[in-house]
Amino acid sequence: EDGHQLWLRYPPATGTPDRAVTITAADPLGRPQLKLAIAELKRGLAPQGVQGPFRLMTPADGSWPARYDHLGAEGFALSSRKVGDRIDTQIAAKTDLGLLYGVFHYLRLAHSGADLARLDVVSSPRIALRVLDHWDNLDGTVERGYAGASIWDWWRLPDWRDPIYTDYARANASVGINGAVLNNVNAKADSLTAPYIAKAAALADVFRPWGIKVYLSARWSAPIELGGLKTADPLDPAVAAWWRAKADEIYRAIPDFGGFLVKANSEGQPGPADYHRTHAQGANMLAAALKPHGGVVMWRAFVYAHDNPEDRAKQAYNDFKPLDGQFADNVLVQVKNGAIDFQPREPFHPLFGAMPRTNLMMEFQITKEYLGQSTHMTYLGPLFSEALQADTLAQGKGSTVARVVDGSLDGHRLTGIAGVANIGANRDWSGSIFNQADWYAFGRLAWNPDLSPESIAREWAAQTFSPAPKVVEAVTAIMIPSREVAVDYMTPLGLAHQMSVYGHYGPGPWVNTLARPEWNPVYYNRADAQGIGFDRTASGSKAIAQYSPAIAARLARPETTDDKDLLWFHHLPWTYRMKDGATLWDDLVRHYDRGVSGVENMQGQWQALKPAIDAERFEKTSVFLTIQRRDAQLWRDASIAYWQSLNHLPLPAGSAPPAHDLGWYKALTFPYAPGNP
Ligand code: BDP
Repeated sequence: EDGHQLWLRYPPATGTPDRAVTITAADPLGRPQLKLAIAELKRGLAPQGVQGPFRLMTPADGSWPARYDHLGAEGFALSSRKVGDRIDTQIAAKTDLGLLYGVFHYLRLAHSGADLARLDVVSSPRIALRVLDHWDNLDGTVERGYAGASIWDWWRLPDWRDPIYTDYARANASVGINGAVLNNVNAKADSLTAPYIAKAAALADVFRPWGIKVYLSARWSAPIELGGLKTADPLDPAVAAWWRAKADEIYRAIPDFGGFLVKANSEGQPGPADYHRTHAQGANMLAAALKPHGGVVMWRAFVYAHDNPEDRAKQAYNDFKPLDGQFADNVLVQVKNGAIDFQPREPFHPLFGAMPRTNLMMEFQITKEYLGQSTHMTYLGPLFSEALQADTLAQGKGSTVARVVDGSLDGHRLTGIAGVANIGANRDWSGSIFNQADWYAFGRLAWNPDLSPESIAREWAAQTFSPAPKVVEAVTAIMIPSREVAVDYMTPLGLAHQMSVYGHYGPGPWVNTLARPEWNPVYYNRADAQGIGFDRTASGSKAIAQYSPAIAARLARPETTDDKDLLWFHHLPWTYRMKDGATLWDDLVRHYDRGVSGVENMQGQWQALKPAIDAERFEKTSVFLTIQRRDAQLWRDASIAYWQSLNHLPLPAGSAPPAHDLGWYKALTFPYAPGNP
C-alpha cells in the first residue's frame, strides 16, 4: 500500500461470494472505449461480488429511452432495481465515453458503500474542457512540482509508451478530466519541433480511448526561434503563416489535438506586447491557425509588469477588461482563482463577472506551491469550492464564479477549467497520500462545481482507505478544516505572499531584497510600527473598484469586510478593534495559535485511525504531520517575532513567546528547496 493505486484500489469485499456479472453491450470489439468500460467494470466489480445482469446501452443499441435525450456527449444515466435477489443495473449514454464515465461513477458508488439496488443518477459535466496543466519541463524537472520528476519520458518517447501513461489516463478519466497540457507554461520552443510533436502524438494515442486530449504550451517567440523569422508580431502575415503551418503539422500527427496554452508578456515571457499588440490580437492570431481543425487557445491572464507602479492585484484586470468582446470564439482567457498567485486564501479574481463577452476559464493550482507542498496536509477542496461559490453579483445575486466558468451566466458554450497538476514520478503520484485528494477534488468539481468539498472528501476517503463509516468520517474530519488550519499558521486575516525565498515553503514576512518589489513579502504586508495590511480602498490602490459596486461598497470599510479578507483590503492599526472587541494584534496572534493547535488536533485524530489504516500509508502520513506540526510552529513564531519587532506589543495572555529571537528565523537557510524553476 504505497498509494500508487490512488482511489482506484478496488479492494475485495469481505464475506461476499464471488458471483459472475453478465454484461450486455453491443459489439464491444469495434468499440475501444466500450471495451475499456467493460474491462473497468469487471475489474471493479469482481471484488464486490455484485450479481448481474448489467446492461450498457447507447442509442445505437436500440430501445433508447427518450428521457435520456438531453444527455450530452459525455453524460450518463445510471439506474438499478432489485428483481428477486438479483440486481438489474443499466448505464445509458449517448457515446461510449459517456458509458466509461458512467462505469467509473458506478464503481465510485460501489466502493464507497452506496446502496447499489436503487440507483437513479443522471449526470453530465457542467464544464466542457476539464484540463490538467503540467508545468513539466523537457529536461524532466517539474516547476513547482513536489512529487518527483516528470512522468513524461521524453527521451524514450515516442517508441516506448510507458504503462504509467495508461494509469495516468485511467485515473483522470475516473474523475472526468478530459485534457492535459503536457509542458510548462514557461515553455520552450522545442516542444513544437517535429520530434516533440511525434512524442506528444504517442501520448495522445494512449490517452485517446480514455477521452483525454493533448494540448501544448506554446512559446510565443517560436516563429523566431524555430522558423528563423525576424519577428513574432501577430499582425505580420509571415508570423501568422508560420503558426498556420505549425498547426497543420500538429494536426497531421494528432488529429484531435486540443490546442495551445499561452503565457505571454508575463514574468519575462515574450508576447504580443513586445510588438505593441494586445493580448486579443495575439490570441486571435493563434486561434485562427487552430480554428480549421477545431482547436482552442487558452490564453492566460496571469500578467503583471516589472516596472508597473500599479498594485499587482489590479494589473490583469487593467489589461484584460478593456479587451472584453475582442477575443475570437475559440479563445478562452484563463484566469487564476485570485488576483495575486494561488495563495492559501485569496478573494476571487475580479475578472470573473467583468468580461461577459469572453470565454473565461478558471485556473487552480493543485500542486501546493504556497500551501506546504508535499508534506503539509491541506485539502484543497474547500479552497476550490470557496472560489467557485463566490458571488460576483455581476447580474445580481447568484452570479457565482461557478456560473461564469460553466458559461450559464453569460450564455457561453466554450467553457473550461484547468488545474496545475501535482503529479510526478513518486510512487504515490502526488508527493503525499493526501495530496491525491486534491487531484481527485479538482476533477470532481470540474465535472460539477457545486459538489460539496465534504462529500468529495468522503468519496475519496472511502475509496482510498475504507468505506467503513467510522473511517470515512474520521478521515473527512481531518481533511475539511485542514486548509483553514494552514491559513491560520501561515497567512491569517487576509495576509498573503509571506513565504520565504526558499521555494515558497517557509515563513519570510521580513523579506525585502528580491529583484522585483511585488515579489517581496513586505510589499504585501505593509507592516510597520503602527499597523499592517494592504489598503486597496479609495485611500489606497483602489483595487476594490474592480469588483461590482455592491461588493466594492462592502469592501470599502473594514467593519463590513469579511475577517478572512481583512488585511487583503485594508491597512489597519494594530489596535484596531475586531468585531468581537479584541484588538487586531491579539486576534492575529490567536489565529497563529489556532493554526498550531489545529495541526496538533490533526495529529491526534490521525493517531486514532491507526488500527484502521495500513501501516505504510499510516506511517508516511504520521511523519508528514510531524513535519507540518514543526513547520506550523515555525510559521507562527517567525511571523510573531517579526511583527513584534515592529509593533513592540506584548502577546495576549496565554500565548507563548516565540522560541527564538527574530535573528534566528531570519538566518535560517535551506540548501535545497524543491520546485523552483
Ligand atoms: C507562480 C509560480 C511560477 C509560475 C507562475 C505562473 O511561482 O513558477 O511560472 O506562477 O503561473 O505561481 O506562470
